[in-house]
Amino acid sequence: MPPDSTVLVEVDPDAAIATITLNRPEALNALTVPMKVDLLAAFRQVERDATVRAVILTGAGRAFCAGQDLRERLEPDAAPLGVEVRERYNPIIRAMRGLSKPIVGGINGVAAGAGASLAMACDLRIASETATFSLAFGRVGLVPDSGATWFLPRLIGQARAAELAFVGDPISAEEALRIGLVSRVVPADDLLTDARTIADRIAAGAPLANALTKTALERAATIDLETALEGEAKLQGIAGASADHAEGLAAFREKRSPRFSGE
Ligand code: T3D
Repeated sequence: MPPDSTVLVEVDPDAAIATITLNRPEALNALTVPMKVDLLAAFRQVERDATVRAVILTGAGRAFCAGQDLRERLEPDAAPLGVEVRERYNPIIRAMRGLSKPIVGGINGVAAGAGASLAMACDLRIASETATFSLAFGRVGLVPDSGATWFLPRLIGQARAAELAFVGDPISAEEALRIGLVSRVVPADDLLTDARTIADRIAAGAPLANALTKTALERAATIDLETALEGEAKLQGIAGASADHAEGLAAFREKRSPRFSGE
């Protein structure tokens, strides 16, 4: 992928980690149509790549993502908003939530509008001290989209979600940590290293178990306890029959680190 692409994908096969970087720093990584196409292609690429076991999503420059490119929206041939959301944004969010590999959001700066939604669609988020989160949709007369109305109440509760959605003031990384929107805040210079450390830990785990865990956490948001218990039993039946589980047991017995194959 050329270095001037709107989305960069770097795969480190030795570490089993792919880093996807939103790459329009001059516009704070605001999302254009070609960039959305590239981002969807990036998630499909890392899903297909069997060497990848964990993914980092971050932004180039000082921003994570300023959401929809508003200049593009002013162009006369811009697609109607409902079409744009249905055909461009929603497939990206589905690809992220359906990705069998956990995504670590490395939130390096402002995450606004659909950029905040992208952050929320990651499996976990680690933020730079300089990051801010803003549901900027309301300021341009729009409804939170790209999953924001679904993710936000689940992550931070209905009351805080409503304040963010209706009032829309940006919140700092510290506040995001306090309300549970991110799991860690680190100095800006450490962000990628720390995101990488978390991704390394995930990539060292059993890929099948990680994929099934992602499925279970995803389903848990919408089901009752009884259904969750039965669902866990089914998924555990699959994980328990895997070569990786056998390897985990052997490693325990032999007092060594497991070497998971993904089988
Ligand atoms: O298809 C659809 O439209 C439906 C989907 C909608 C989903 C959405 O995402 S709606 C929300 C869209 N996003 C926003 O409303 C955020 C707009 N940006 C801002 O409010 C501010 O830029 C920030 C708070 C994010 C950052 O402020 P600041 O002061 O740090 O930077 P800046 O000077 O405003 O921006 C730097 C450059 O990035 C500037 O370009 P210039 O003047 O130097 O050439 C600015 O225009 C550009 N930029 C920032 N955000 C966007 C953008 N360009 C296009 N679109 C943007 N969203």
